[in-house]
Amino acid sequence: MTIRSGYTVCPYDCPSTCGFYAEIEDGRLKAVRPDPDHPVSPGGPCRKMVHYERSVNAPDRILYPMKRTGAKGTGAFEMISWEEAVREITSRWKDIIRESGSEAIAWCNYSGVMTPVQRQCGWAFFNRLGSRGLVRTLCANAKGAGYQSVMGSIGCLDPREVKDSDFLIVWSSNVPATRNPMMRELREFRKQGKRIVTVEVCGIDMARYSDELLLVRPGTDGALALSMMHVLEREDLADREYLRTWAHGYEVFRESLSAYTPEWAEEICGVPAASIEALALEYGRAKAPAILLGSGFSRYANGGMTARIITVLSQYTGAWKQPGGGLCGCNPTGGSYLNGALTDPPEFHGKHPSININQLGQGICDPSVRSFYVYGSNPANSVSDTCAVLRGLSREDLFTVVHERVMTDTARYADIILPATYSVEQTDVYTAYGYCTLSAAPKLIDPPGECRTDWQTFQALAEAMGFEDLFFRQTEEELFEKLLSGMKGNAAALPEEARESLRKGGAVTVPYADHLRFMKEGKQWNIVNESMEEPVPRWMPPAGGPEPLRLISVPGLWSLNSVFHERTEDLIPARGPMILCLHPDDAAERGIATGDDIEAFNDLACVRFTAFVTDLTAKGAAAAPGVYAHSLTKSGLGVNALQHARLTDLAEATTMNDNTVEVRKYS
Ligand SMILES: Nc1nc2c(c(=O)[nH]1)N[C@H]1C(S)=C(S)[C@@H](COP(=O)(O)OP(=O)(O)OC[C@H]3O[C@@H](n4cnc5c(=O)[nH]c(N)nc54)[C@H](O)[C@@H]3O)O[C@H]1N2
Ligand SMILES: Nc1nc2c(c(=O)[nH]1)N[C@H]1C(S)=C(S)[C@@H](COP(=O)(O)OP(=O)(O)OC[C@H]3O[C@@H](n4cnc5c(=O)[nH]c(N)nc54)[C@H](O)[C@@H]3O)O[C@H]1N2
Ligand code: SF4
Ligand SMILES: [Mo]
Repeated sequence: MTIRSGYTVCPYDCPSTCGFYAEIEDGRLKAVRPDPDHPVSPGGPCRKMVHYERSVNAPDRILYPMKRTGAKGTGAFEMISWEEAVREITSRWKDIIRESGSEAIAWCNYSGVMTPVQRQCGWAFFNRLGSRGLVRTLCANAKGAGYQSVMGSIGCLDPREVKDSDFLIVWSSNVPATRNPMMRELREFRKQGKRIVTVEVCGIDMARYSDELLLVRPGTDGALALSMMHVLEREDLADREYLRTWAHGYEVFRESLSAYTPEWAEEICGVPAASIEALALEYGRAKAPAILLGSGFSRYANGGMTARIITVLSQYTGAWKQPGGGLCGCNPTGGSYLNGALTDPPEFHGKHPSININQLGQGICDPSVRSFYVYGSNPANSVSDTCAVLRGLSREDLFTVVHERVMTDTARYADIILPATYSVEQTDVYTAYGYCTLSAAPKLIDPPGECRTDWQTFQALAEAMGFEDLFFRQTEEELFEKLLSGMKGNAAALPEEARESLRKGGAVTVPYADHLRFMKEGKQWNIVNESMEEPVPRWMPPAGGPEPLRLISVPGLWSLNSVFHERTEDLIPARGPMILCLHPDDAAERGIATGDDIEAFNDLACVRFTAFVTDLTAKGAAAAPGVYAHSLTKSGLGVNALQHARLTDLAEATTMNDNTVEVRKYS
């Protein structure tokens, strides 16, 4: 028996990018062990990753290429060789390109794996192919665009800076689920007698870690933040000198605030005027207040505007000038550390019609799309308007290829399934989107069966398509080295010894962003931004729908989007059935109690849930935690079947929280 240990990093779409050690026994991942020196996760990975070996060694892993033998969606497949698979895929593609052009080939990739080599290789491949484009805005793009329209490329707080703050608002972030390593800081913060107020629609996880929970109606945070600034002005708590000097458009915006009284906001967001007043005063009187801004609030038709307003609020008392004060959760690094041209070469980019990932169902139902390739994404579970996605995937004439690690609701519809690797079986660099850290981890073990990395797969497809570009001839290891030796931004200044430790596998802290760089550059940031359709931030309502209850999706504690469905022995049972959280008043009106079998419906679908009645959910809201495989639901559909494919005001992003439903007992 040979036992060894190697460094590895969590590959998932999670702001923390924790690092840990992998114990390897006879070439298999045996266990994971914390890295006590890790800059973010010294306590080790979260509840989902602490038994990563159970995922990597899952008995139902896909190990060989497979070809469909039954009707689409039935999951009937037979094993084939990689040679057959690659030949079949590329000969079909060559025919399609000859008959209908390369834009008849569509693809989907999102955040199954977040690392540049394994994620962006497909972007490079499909750009080179000249396929239909993909607009990748399934997450927090409206928040990013809103923040950027105010602050440009100035970086916000790294979560480790928040300890110096004296008052924290956790705004729309389910921290125990989505920012697990930050729980340590939140506990320490309160131990020091500093208060945490959470602004949420559904506080079932966050309430116990907060001193106070304010429940808002979905999509109305902009009204709350505007009225807080109204109070700050009225009480002389705005830092007027700072705003006059550094904020473009301050006077115009200030005038507009007079209409936004707490009473006005109460009507819209359902938070009592007195509570708004108290929150504004506490925030305004703190020396270095911080806002930890999650993403849920931004997944609405008004999401970009709300992000602008909250960013302005974070500046309104001059908090950014104080250590620990300001805004956390937007863009801590102030830009990329890596040279994206190395993994997604601009010379392959062309102009092609695109599918917005949020409207994927409509995109793949279009008969002019004849083939569809999916990797690092599970759109049958994670994209809005599930029924449209399933209609597209069911098309007999859509030649579909899915590169996956386990049988998913998307893979079930493939003509060809290719077996994918787990992160310990591949080499890559890892940038965190929530921290100023950079990590790297070389491959530790050989994959089982015939699993291949995304990079190796696209290399094989590129060769069979006859691409002669040197780009596709590189190895993962060569790209890894190029990325590490060509770092940008604050990472460019990392000492050689930090690069060396990354080459071997490790994590380093990159110097934090200079939050006051605009002062050094003598440039104002923008309250008013004339380049936008709405130059002056103002209240704009969400879109919603005719039904009485506003439906939101909450990231679950026991899963990460649709990842971890393979964990049938621990995470899946711990999570339990698919629940819908309802306020006691809304439940009573409908004769519903906790545990009842209920159905939520609108013009798109009817989905069954188990009721969970709780006053930790805002009145008028219905909140669905987690993403469920269809086989784990009572009606064969998850919450995304109830979501329209509308886009946000900025960045064409998801509005998955901006929908309405009616709910009744199932009979
Ligand atoms: N365990 C776990 N971890 C995850 C994920 C997961 O699914 N599970 N997802 C990963 C991904 S892809 C991402 S993008 C990050 C996201 O992590 P963060 O950026 O921190 O944001 P979320 O926790 O997704 O924010 C969602 C919260 O917003 C709340 N919310 C919804 N609508 C509103 C609203 O109108 N107003 C307010 N105030 N609150 C609202 C929801 O109730 C929910 O608690 O987390 C990642 N980490
Ligand atoms: N109801 C609801 N819907 C949501 C969310 C929610 O919280 N609730 N969250 C939304 C958000 S914020 C996001 S970012 C999206 C995410 O949406 P997606 O990007 O579709 O993410 P997942 O659903 O997790 O599917 C990722 C898939 O990638 C596979 N995978 C992982 N690593 C690799 C790899 O190295 N190679 C290959 N080929 N495959 C790999 C996994 O096995 C998994 O099946 O979902 C969105 N949809
Ligand atoms: S908290 Fe996020 S980054 Fe850390 S181990 Fe868990 S899923 Fe991975
Ligand atoms: Mo996300």
